[in-house]
Amino acid sequence: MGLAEGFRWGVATAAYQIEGAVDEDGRGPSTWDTFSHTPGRVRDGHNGDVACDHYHRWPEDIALMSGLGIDTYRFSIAWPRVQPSGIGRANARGLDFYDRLVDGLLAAGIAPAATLYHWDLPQPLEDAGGWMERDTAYRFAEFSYLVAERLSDRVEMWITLNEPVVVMAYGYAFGVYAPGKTLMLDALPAAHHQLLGHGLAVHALRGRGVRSIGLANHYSPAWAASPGDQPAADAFDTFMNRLFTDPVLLGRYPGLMADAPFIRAEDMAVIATPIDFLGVNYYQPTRLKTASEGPLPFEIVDITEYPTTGMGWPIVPDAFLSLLRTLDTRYDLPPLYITENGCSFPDEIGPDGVVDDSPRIKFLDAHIRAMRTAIGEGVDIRGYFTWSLLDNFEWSEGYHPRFGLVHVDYETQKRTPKKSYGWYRDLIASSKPPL
Ligand code: IFM
Repeated sequence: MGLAEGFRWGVATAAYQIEGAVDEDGRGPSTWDTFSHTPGRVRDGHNGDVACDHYHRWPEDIALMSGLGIDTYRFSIAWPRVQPSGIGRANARGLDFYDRLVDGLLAAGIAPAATLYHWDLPQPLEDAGGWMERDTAYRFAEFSYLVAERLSDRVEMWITLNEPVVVMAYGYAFGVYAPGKTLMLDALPAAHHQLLGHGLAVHALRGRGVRSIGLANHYSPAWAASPGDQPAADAFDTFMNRLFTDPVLLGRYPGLMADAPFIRAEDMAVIATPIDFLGVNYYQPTRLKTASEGPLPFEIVDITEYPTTGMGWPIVPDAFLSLLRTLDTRYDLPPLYITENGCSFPDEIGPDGVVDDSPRIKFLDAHIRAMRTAIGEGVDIRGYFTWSLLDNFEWSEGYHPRFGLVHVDYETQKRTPKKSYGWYRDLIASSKPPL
């Protein structure tokens, strides 16, 4: 199936995972600095202090993107660079970095797509309650305005939040990501306040004339382990797939949040402010059974009949296709962008200097085919961004998983394009109309 004219091929990254330079140009601490420096939180004590040193090596990284021939680069803006304490005037030196990056991208013919929040909350805001507090939503809108004031003349595509479900669940409910809270179902205000922040940010961006705004949600098709476990799968579906999409696209919460005291009557209209696209991040399906104990109605069961990635995640391109179909039938969708899709494998540089990551090529090929099938069936998908350009800091797993099209030697910061880099470059080139 042919792709729509203007279909965008891209790669995605996030600030804390690649930038490093955590103390430079007035940047303040984020929740991930605090979390990763707390013993026992991140595997082998890894942290983002240096990461891929992208803060200094961005020209080299843009050259790598040019070599791929991508149309769009999805990156995130570190809130603690722009507002080191999470409030007040912008730190000009922090914004200068993104200014240079955006100009560099445009000079290379690559459209910048900016994510405003990819999990690095300024620590002072967390000290005041973080996303559990309503005020953080207003602070986020203020931050969004400050960034747009500087960049909206050159950045067309804006993503408010990345995977708010992960922030709520891993960060506030289960405590395996920053800020490490274990509030279980009491973490739900962190869902509402992120959504409110999203809606307020849409208004702030519109006020700066931005015309292409969305949010990037994480989706995982829910499989019942047996017919009797269907209610467990439905509950997971509500929690993982509907909680951050129904309010935005349907203007109502799924059952879970009915009558919650932290929701004000006027909030839903803000949250449901029309967006221009929906970002879809897909990695794997999840199998569920009825929980035998604990506050949640479901338990995750391993999926064992499929090959897995280095993270142990089952590789199921058909689940991606079924997700795209489900989204299309469930909602009156705006255009979709696949804002993340990719895999980690324990990639190594061979004696011949080549990183042979054939399993990644197979993964990407199968998932891109699934996407094209969905497009053929009429799902309006306008772009596909691979996660990720570079190997990077994979949160609580540190630098162990390697998700990049480009291998990074963290001792020397040497970048080595993997076999998948050449494959993706050729795929992009072959899907462009001849000049
Ligand atoms: O690395 C993450 C990214 O930050 C958010 N989406 C999933 C990726 C892989 O786990």
